This record gives sequence, C-alpha cells and structure tokens, in this order.
Amino acid sequence: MPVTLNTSDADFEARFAAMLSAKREDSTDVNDTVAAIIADLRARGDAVLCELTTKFDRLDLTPDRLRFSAEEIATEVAKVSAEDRAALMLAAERIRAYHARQVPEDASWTDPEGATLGWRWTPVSAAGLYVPGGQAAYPSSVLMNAIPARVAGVERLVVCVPTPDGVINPLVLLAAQLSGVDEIYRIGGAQAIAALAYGTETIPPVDKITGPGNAYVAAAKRQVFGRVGIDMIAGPSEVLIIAEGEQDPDWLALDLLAQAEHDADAQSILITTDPALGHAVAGAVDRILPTLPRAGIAGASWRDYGTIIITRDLDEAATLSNRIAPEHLELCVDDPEALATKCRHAGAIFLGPYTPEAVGDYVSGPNHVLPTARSARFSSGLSVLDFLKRTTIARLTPGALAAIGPAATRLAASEGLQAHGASVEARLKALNEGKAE
Ligand code: HSO
Ligand code: ZN
Repeated sequence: MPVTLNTSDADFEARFAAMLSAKREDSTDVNDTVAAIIADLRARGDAVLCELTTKFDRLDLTPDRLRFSAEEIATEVAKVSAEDRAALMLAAERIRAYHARQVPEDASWTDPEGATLGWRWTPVSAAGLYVPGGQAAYPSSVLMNAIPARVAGVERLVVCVPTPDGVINPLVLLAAQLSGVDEIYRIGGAQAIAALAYGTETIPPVDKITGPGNAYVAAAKRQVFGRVGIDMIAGPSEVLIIAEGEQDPDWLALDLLAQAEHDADAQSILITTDPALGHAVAGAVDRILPTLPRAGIAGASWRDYGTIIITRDLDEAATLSNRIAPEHLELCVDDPEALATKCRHAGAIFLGPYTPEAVGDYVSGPNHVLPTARSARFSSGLSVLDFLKRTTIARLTPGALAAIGPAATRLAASEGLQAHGASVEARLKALNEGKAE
C-alpha cells in the first residue's frame, strides 16, 4: 500500500516533509574505484578499454574493433522491423522540430556611449553521448541526447554503448544513425567516460558528455567535470499527477505505474481533491500491477515510494507540487492551463487527460532528459542550449572609451591593479593628445 496523506490531518506537514527529504538512492561510494580507472586510462589508453571490456562485458576486443564499422551498423540496423523504424523516425522528426525552435538568437546593439555590445552562440565542437547497456539501452534516449546536439551544430557526435556478450540493441544503432551520430564505440562504464574526456590512441576526446548511466558512470562524469562539460546527473524518475473530477482511474493508475516500472527507486505521486478518486486509483493500481512484466520493479517502487495526497483544493495541490518540484507533472483537471500557470517548479508539464507522460518519453517532441530529485527548482531539461556556449562581444569607439574608460581606471586603482589602469589610460592619453581620432 502506498502512503496516503491528507492536508487536513494534524500530522500532514511532518509526514510531507519526511517524504520530501527521503533519500531514494543508496549511494554506494565508488569514487575511489572510478578514480583508479580514470588514472589507468589516462596512462594506458586503448589497452585499458580492451581489458575492462573483456572483464565486464565478456568481449575480447582489439583497439581496431572498439568502434562499430559502417558494415556492422548496417547489418544490425537491417534487423529492425519496418514498423519500429517508422515509429523511431516519427519520434526523431518530432524531437528535431521541437528542438529546432530552441536555437537562440545572437544579439548586438550600440549603446548611447558608442559601445557596440552583444553575444554570439557557438556549438561545442565535439560531444559524447553515453548510452547504458542491456535493459536500460533506450533508443528514445539516444534521440533525446543526440538530436539537440546536432540541432545545436555540434560537428562531431560520438556514442559509447557497452555491449555485454557482444549484444547490441539494433534500435539503439538505428536511433544513433537517424540522429546523425558520427562514431559509435562498444565501450561502457567509467572507462568510457574517461576515454571521452581524455581521449585514447583511437578515440579523440570530446568537449561535453551527456547521457544516463549507473553509479560508476555518474561518478566518472562528476570526476571528469571541468576537463569537459557534463549534463545533469540524473536520479530515479518521478511523476506527480494532479487530478480532479471525472477522470478514468485506470488511466491514472497506468500513468503512475509507467513511472514505477522504470526503477524500484522511482516515485509516483497522485494529488487529488477527491478522496473517492484517490481510492479508485489505488484500487486500479493494485489490480493492474500484477499483470505487468515488470511487476517486481513497479511493485517495489509503488510500495516504498508511491504516495496519494488528498488536498482541500487545487491551489493547495499547486503549492505542494511546487515544493516537490517533480520531474514530470501531469495535470488531469478541468482547466489544466489555469493550474499550469501556478506550477512553477517542474521539469515537464503534461496537460489534460490525453497527454500521458509516456507520450512525452517518446514522441511529443520535448526532451525526456529532465531534472530529478527536486532539482527542477533550479534547472531545466536537456536542450539545444546544453550544446551551445555564449561568447560576449564588445567594441568601443574612441568616444565610448573616453566616456567610460575613466571609471575603469578608477576601479583598477581601487583593486591595486596598476597595469589594468595603465592599459586604459594609455589610450585615454592618446585620445587627449589627439593621436587617435
Ligand atoms: N521516463 C524516462 C525516460 C524514458 N521512458 C525512456 C521510457 N524510455 C525519464 O524521463
Ligand atoms: Zn519513461
């Protein structure tokens, strides 16, 4: 049974606060192991990749076989059914169209003093996408990581995916192909992250690494941060559904279970103003759960972290939602737009009964790499901006320097930085003497 809370109960605040602060991931400390792998890779390069791939994936590789050849990719991709290919292509096109609208504009203006100012966006040169192996090798996540990079204009796009026992999901390779990935390496774990960050004899380094992974991959991303950029470190997935009125309890139950089946540490929360609806949804979950192939995972998540909260009204629901700052927020209410304006802290919002979160995982267009663990309070999902950086630009006329330069020399003096002041003053002096126009 999931926890049921009611905002009218005297102990609500304490129990809600306990839910908010509950830690869902047990963080085994793998930092030392990962640091050793990174150091070894920096010292011995490809040899380390081959040795660890034999050890962890039971796959004997030589450096020339680290990368998938064009023929190998073509052979695997040919195994994909026409229906799967069409679905993946539809997803790719919709994700591309959505992300194309995120490309920001450069800016340039001249202020009254005569300074021309602005900024310019440019892509990172090379990006590496990590794709977990085995069960968690989601083709949809390849699209969600690779397409924004390509739309941003990244020149070199690399995928690393472990292939335990040499097995690869053909849809992962097709997704990489459809997204315009340039190189695919059959390596995984901390060593793959280290190879992307530092490079080896056969793998040139990249500038930015994104993508989900296990505790070793997450620790490796943290440790190479600074050498390269990284995206967020994703925690277990979450959904919060706010519902009222005439909703189908089965639909809501399935949406809760869709999140729960990701991971035993995933969290599904229902907030409703209607106790009867809450009761009906709980019943529907109990009925549907045993029918799922992933009942073990979904059941553990629902049992340990599933929560139903009864509120007095939707304003209260919005307030709680903002405190939770969920990764995914579904609004199954009569006027979802009105409620959405009150929900500020959420990674992605899904409005109305015909927008289940699962459609957003695949085909609606927005990115499914989203801030978890309440980080939607201060961060956003993956976007084209993650693969761009902004260079600021300034050009002063002599008149502009004459107007604002004296303040710079003044501030330089106050900071005790003589050369700073002198570099401005030399020019001001020349202007005063009429050397420059
Ligand atoms: N809901 C996951 C993404 C995903 N779902 C991939 C299915 N495949 C995190 O947003
Ligand atoms: Zn999902």
